[in-house]
Amino acid sequence: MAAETIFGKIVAGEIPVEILAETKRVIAFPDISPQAPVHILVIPKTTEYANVTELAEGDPALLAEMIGVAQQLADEHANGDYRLLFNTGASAGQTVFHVHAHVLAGELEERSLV
Ligand code: DGP
Repeated sequence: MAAETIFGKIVAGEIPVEILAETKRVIAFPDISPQAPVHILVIPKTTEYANVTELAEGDPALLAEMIGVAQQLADEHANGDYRLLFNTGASAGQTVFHVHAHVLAGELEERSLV
């Protein structure tokens, strides 16, 4: 179970973001600190899952839905190719404990891994 995070506030509409894609269970919005020409976060609306491992175990269809949204965004904002990154755990760079996919596309800095 994820604790309340800033992404929970975004889902609740308490912090405004530019919604780039939305389904019944997923939203996507630009990362506040982009590391690539296209850097979009895809998150489930539920606050239930802190990381991708929990999500994959608890609701694999929701994970698949997030990946479908990532592809749609890459088609719309790049040439359809993209990197999908899930930082999992604080020592791996995760700072927000509400599962989120980084969708990265375009010319990336050689050493940037978000
Ligand atoms: P991670 O390090 O994988 O937990 O990524 C968290 C990302 O969330 C980080 O790249 C910055 C982004 N972020 C944090 N707070 C906000 C916010 O309030 N708005 C937006 N758009 N992005 C945020």
